[in-house]
Parts: sequence; C-alpha cells; structure tokens
Amino acid sequence: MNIHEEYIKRCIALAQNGLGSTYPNPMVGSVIVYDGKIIGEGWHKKAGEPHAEVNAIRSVKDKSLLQKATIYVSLEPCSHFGKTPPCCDLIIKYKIPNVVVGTVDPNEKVAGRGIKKITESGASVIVGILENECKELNKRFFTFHTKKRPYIILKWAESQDGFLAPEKKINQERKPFWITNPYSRQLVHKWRSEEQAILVGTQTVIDDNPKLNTRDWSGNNPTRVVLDQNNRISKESFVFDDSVKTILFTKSEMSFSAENTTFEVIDFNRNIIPQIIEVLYKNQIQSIIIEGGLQTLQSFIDKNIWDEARIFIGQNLFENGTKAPILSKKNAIKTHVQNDELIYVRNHD
Ligand code: AOF
Ligand code: ZN
Repeated sequence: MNIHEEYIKRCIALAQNGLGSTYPNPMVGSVIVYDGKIIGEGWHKKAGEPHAEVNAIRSVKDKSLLQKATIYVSLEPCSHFGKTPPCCDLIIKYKIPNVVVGTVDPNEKVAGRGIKKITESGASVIVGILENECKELNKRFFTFHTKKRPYIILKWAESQDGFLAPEKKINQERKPFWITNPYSRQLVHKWRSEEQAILVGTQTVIDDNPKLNTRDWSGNNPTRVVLDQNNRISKESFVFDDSVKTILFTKSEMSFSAENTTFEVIDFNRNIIPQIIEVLYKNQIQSIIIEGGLQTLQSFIDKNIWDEARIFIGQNLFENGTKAPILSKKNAIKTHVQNDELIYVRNHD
C-alpha cells in the first residue's frame, strides 16, 4: 500500500463513524498531512452538519501549515451550496496546495465540479485512490444516485434444511419460530440502525405483528414500509404505532388514518416493484432492508432488483414447511460466511 492509499484508508475508517447517521448524505472522512504527519482529521457526522473537510480543517491548530499541506478526502469535495457551503471553496481559501480524492461524487450537483474548481485554482489534485473501497463505503449513496433507487438488502433466516418456517399444522396456533440465536437477533437490530427503511409484506405483519424498530441496538429506527394490497392489516398492529414513520402501499384508500403513516395507492395488477421504488426514491430513501416474507423476498429476487442478501442458517431441521427463497446462481456471488451460520451474498449482475 502506498502512502496515498494509507491516508485514504484512514479517511475511510474515519468516515465509518457516521454509519447510519449521515443519511441522505454519504459517509466521508478527511485527513490533513504536513511533513509526513497527520495534523488534522475529521468526518461528516450528520446531514446538515459540517462536511468532513470542514471538520478536518477546523481541527488543525496552526492554520498557516495548511498552505504547505495535503488534504485527503474519501469523496470529492463538494462544489454546491446545500445545507452547508462548498468544501472546494474552503480548500481554495486556505490555499491547500495538494488534494487527494478517493472517488468522484456521483451526486449530480457535484459530479466532478469540485475537482475542476480546485484544479483551476492551481492546486494539484489526484483522483482515484482506493476508488473501489471508497465506492463500497458509500454503496447506498452510489446506488441511489446512479441507479435512482435505494440499495436493497434481502435478509432472512432458514433452517438447516432450507425452510423459512415449519409446516403449519391444521388447528394449531402459529407460534413465532426462532431460527436464529439471540446474538443474531441483536445483529439484525444493528443492521436496522444502519439502513434508512425496512420492508415487509402483508402476511409477515399479520402472522408476527412485528415492531420493525431498533430495540436491541442504539441508533436510528428505519422508516417502515409495508405492503397491504387488500387492507388486511389491523389498525392495532405495531407497524401503525406513531413512534416511527410508516409508508403503507395499498390498492385503494384505507378506511382509517394513522399518525406518522402515509398511504400510497399503487396498481397491484402491474409489477409493483418499480412503483414502490419510485415512491422510495421520491422520499430520498437510499437503502432498505427487506425482512420477508417469502413472497416479498422472492418477488425482488425474480425481478433481479436487489444488491445484497444476508442469510442466517439455523441448526434446526424442519423437514417440511415454507421453503426459503432461492437466489439465481447466475448473479448471486457468496462473498463470505460468518461462523458457519451467516452467509453474505452480493448481486454481481
Ligand atoms: C463533501 N464532504 O463530508 C460530504 C459531502 O446538503 P449538504 O450541504 O450537506 O450537501 C450534501 C451533499 O454533499 C451530498 O449529497 C454529497 O454530494 C456531498 N457530501 N461532500 O465534500 C462531505 N458529506
Ligand atoms: Zn462538502
């Protein structure tokens, strides 16, 4: 790893402190180096608050050193007036002569303009250090801006023999059946805190009455997204408690209203996925975790609109029941397996 890569790696590590709290902004880290030493560091903590470069510059005690320093930043310095002024102007104002950028900002408001402006000011700019890693860091933000849809994570748990749930016996009450252990459940809550939204289908709400919030981990609650074509979900369900925002997709107007819930009427006779995605995009939702059930997960798989799958494999054998979703072998690539019980898959289509 060369020296530029070392510092961009540090930028990425700093940026990761913002995981789950920068939406709809990306995670960005910045390091300022003079004479082989780091003299300033910063990261973007929250949308509306200062960008990484601003925090890094503020942290430098002797500002006169900036005129001889190099600023590293994992994402191109911005060029627009958003919630905060442009970072490229600040870099130019402090006459920082060397700028090293991980990757270009895909946001149409920036898209190379920050780099252009700094270059035109006479500073030396290097772009594309650990570029893939910098894009991976902001996989949600990049997917949102380049594909005009949220980054989609599928999540489910299946038994050792490939079932989501055991067979439902006639006249027997359905009890929630835990495939995963308490640690996995806590991990799922951590994941919820990292994404902007969480989606489930009708049957999951009827069967499990889930809260879909972040209880076993500190962090944000994702917006709940629920499908309910025929208004079958009871008003008393937890998904309608007003502590968290809910978006409910339905075929016709609901007979009730709920605080903090918006109802979106869509055409269930057509492919619903593009319609859902359009609403999520309009709501600036950059990532969503899909937690079931079978029909919902399988429909995203069949349309090949997903980016990542996280599959828990339990110890139990169900022998019969609801079969787990099946990913197409063509584009689903297993990236790693954790403790023999959690498989991470990426869609390399
Ligand atoms: C940077 N450094 O740390 C971040 C950047 O509304 P604003 O002013 O916060 O601008 C948000 C946009 O700025 C965001 O969509 C992305 O293009 C860029 N984010 N840029 O130079 C940062 N977070
Ligand atoms: Zn900025």
